[in-house]
Amino acid sequence: MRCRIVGAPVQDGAGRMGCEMGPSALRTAGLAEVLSGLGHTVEDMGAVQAIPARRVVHGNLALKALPEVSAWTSAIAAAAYAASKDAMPIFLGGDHSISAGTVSGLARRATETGRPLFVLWLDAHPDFHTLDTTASGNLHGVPLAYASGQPGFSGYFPDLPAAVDPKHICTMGLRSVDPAERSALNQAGVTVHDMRAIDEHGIAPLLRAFLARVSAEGGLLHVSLDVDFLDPSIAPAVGTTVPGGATFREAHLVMEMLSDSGLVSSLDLVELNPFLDERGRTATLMVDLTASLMGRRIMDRPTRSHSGSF
Ligand code: HAR
Ligand code: MN
Ligand code: MN
Ligand code: MN
Repeated sequence: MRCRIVGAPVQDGAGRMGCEMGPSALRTAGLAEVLSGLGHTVEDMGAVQAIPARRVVHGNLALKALPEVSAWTSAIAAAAYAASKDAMPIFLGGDHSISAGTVSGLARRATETGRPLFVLWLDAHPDFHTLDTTASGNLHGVPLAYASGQPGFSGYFPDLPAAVDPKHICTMGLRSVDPAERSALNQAGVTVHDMRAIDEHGIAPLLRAFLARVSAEGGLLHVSLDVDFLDPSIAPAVGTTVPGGATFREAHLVMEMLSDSGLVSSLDLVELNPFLDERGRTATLMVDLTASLMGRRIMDRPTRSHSGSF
């Protein structure tokens, strides 16, 4: 596989500073070396450059850094579109607002290739607020709503060249959903596997069903991995920890199954705040999860799936 690493050092969308250092920490944890060790070709594209923000005024006075995040979204969308030509881009956040750019740029690319784009959103939060519904005003809470064409972004965020069909989105790991997000997710038809569903059914059958849909439609699959998908006990380096997240093995199993599927065409690693880390352990875990997604295995072959007898 040809991988392109794209740094997106954005922190304006989060409630606190530090995510700007995310790309450096992921590089320091050895991302490029791990990928080449697995036999992939790696091109490091460096960092997306912010473009100057233009003044925008919105009726929701809680919104923070709207001009800056909007400007980043344009720049990141252009970079995502370019980096996804004949390669698998891996975007290093930065807070999750970068996905407004990555997903919209990838949707534009998918339209050109004639294949539908699917999104697997691994997160404690759905990030499905619009500019009108967010109460915190932190714009890392809106990217999935923007990229799937929810109303109210026009004139404030870049015009969407192509929206992701909400029915092609699967969220996993949710455990902090605001009321406005809950009704918007239901209305739009997004698949939601919250932590309760994962507890009750196990994560594997839920993911398997979604991958079968992606495969049946010949889709491209973007994976957006927020650090807070993981339980804070194993991934402390995030500003918005929520107890009760995915375990170490659940997270690796997701990545291993994604690897076996051969469907993943792009990846976001977001919300890492190295200022909150403990001796790089969260950055290292994010790199190890990426390794599982990109083919690292316990044995030198996919583990056999259970078909009645072992
Ligand atoms: N829903 C809450 C809000 O809008 C929390 C959003 C937090 N988002 C992230 N990324 N940390 O998932 O403020
Ligand atoms: Mn998120
Ligand atoms: Mn989150
Ligand atoms: Mn479809």
